Amino acid sequence: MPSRFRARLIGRRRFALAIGVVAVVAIVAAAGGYAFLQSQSGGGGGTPHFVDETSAAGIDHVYDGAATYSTGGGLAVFDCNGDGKPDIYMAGGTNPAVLYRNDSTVGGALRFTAIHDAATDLTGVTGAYPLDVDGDGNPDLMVLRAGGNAILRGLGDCRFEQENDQWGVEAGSGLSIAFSATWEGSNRFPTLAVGHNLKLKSNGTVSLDCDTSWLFRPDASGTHYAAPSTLEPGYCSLSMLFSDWSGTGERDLRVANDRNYYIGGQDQLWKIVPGQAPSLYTAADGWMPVQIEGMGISSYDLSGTGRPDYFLTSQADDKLQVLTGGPGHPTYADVALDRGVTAARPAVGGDTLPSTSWHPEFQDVNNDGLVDLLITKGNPTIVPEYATKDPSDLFLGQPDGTFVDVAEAAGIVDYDRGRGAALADFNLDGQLDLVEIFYQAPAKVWRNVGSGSAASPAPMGHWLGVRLSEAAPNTDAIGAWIEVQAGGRTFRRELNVGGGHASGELGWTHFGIGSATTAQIRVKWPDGTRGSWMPVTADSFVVVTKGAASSSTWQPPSS
Ligand SMILES: [Ca+2]
Ligand SMILES: [Ca+2]
Ligand SMILES: [Ca+2]
Ligand SMILES: [Ca+2]
Repeated sequence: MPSRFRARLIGRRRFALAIGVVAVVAIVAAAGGYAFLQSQSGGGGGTPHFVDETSAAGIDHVYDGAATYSTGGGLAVFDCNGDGKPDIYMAGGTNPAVLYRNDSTVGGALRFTAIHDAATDLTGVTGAYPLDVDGDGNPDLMVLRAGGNAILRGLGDCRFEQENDQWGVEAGSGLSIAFSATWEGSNRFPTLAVGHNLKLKSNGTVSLDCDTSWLFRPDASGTHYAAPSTLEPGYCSLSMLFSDWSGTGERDLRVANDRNYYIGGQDQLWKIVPGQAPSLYTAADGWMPVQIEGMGISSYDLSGTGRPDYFLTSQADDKLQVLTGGPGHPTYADVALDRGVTAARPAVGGDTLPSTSWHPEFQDVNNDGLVDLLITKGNPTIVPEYATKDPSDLFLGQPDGTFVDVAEAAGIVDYDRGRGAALADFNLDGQLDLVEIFYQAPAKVWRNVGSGSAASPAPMGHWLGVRLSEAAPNTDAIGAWIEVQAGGRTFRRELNVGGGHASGELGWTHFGIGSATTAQIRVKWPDGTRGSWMPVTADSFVVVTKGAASSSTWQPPSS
């Protein structure tokens, strides 16, 4: 997306987009006859209330910087000290990034403590993604920066050590915004994709030329990376996601690109086969061109088919893609209009110009068993073609498969420029709370108090928090699918590292299960093997370990 001066380029390039517009129209047309999304019965829970606890929680942080940092502004949510409470690492742009340890009282007010350390207080940070690279059980952190990335090894107790040299992760000198990771075959280290946006000039400011991106694979040692291979062509990537789009157990790399800057480009799907060079899916494979101001990707199996659907944020119309092709044929229809989630304009505030959407995230915020969708929004800088008062949306999933924005009633409307975010249960009460970063304005946290108040929270439905565990290397079972059966419905979630807008999460996977008080869980592990169905009780944190006959329940600490 353009800064003010970059916006002038749009007109010159608009003619080149005509072909792409035709393709998008074709996708919308194809969606007309497509009607199966989120066909869950029941649900229809009310609007949860979010209470702004930023100041009392001890959050005091601004993501800042000139045009180079107008993209990015991400965060990582993960447990850096093993107490089960999700902690937060926030990008700061030209300000130092900050690590906040979560000291919230279980079921009570949110509370965070800044943990300052040279390893994490880095400047130039645009975003971050947690993952356990070395399989030691401590989450590590990929820190995306302008001018050279840092990969940090978790030492426990929220301490970190930079391992670029030890692990062979070349920092580079680009503007990194996107990241995703997957474990290929029996590799000990994951394959890492790093998405570069615009090329940087030698003085650190952005050029108007798209950079190529990188794919890191481990070398023969298994615990060190070879020099990165180039993902070329590069079309100004802003989000990447390894996922099993076809339901066949093969994880390919989806890339969202920003058409403000490319000529003749499009979004991409790289076929990633162990031992082979990455290759692009083409029209001959059924891939349909998507040309949007791609900012973020979120996936969720709305259709209940065992294949993820994809939400793609953009400027003006966002996309909700469902697979209409079969395995090996990535043909998608856009059903965002049918489902009420184009999010094309601000829902409140009176600004009638098109929106700029950034971080999408599917989560069930009212625990009614119908997945909801957060879309953060905000003008890139002061671009006059797009809305200035552009608050983030919170769409509640409806029983008929549509979505309705309730951001104002939920209490999360803010007219600062939204960027990265996460919905996570910071106080472990089963209600997903919200953290959002804003460009050149203070980050905020809100506590989800359900239908109650801060003094007296009232849960709106039953829920489960699920973690998977397997032996090294892939200790968090990234690539697994968690299946939950409850109340006659089946929910499926794929565990990914990547997507969003420069923001990643690792930890409890949340399921809202409505009025059901018991459920069953089954796991399809990353190697394709399926466990058995395991009974679990609602409103609990459950750990499923590969090979174990039953799940175990984790009890939050009493204080
Ligand atoms: Ca923690
Ligand atoms: Ca680790
Ligand atoms: Ca819901
Ligand atoms: Ca909560």
